[in-house]
Amino acid sequence: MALERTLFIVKPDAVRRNLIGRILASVEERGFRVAEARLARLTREEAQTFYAEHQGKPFFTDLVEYMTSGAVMLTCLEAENAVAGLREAVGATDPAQSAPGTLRKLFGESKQMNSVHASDSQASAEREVKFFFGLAALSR
Ligand code: FUP
Repeated sequence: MALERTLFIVKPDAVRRNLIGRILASVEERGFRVAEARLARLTREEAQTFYAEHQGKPFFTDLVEYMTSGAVMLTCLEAENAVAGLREAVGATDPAQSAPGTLRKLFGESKQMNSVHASDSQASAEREVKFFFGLAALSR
């Protein structure tokens, strides 16, 4: 299996609760390597573009508000089968529906404040890694 890269974000609710270290330790223990990382405060435009697929949905405005409410830890993670593997580690969107041991079950507070983001497909991973870290981050 080939090495893949995917985008992983520690979201504002988790940064606010000082969980960056524990969450990154947890993904490292699960076999992911942190290839890129940057603490950032997203602009409204960045959040809207990042979540463009959800534009027009009832939760979109609140989602953008929340994602811009504080710092986020942006990372690019590398592993074999990283995209699917990280989605499995992250769990379902709603922490209440997430499997035991998943990051959202362990740390998430609600469907909106679910602590982490992971790209949902290889195409999304390419778009999202490029969006935050540039084209070169897809392969170096
Ligand atoms: P996921 O891929 O699990 O992050 O979920 P989606 O792409 O469907 O949704 C992106 C984010 O929108 C979620 F992480 C949280 C937020 N969201 C809501 O706040 N309410 C919803 O009903 C669905 C999603």
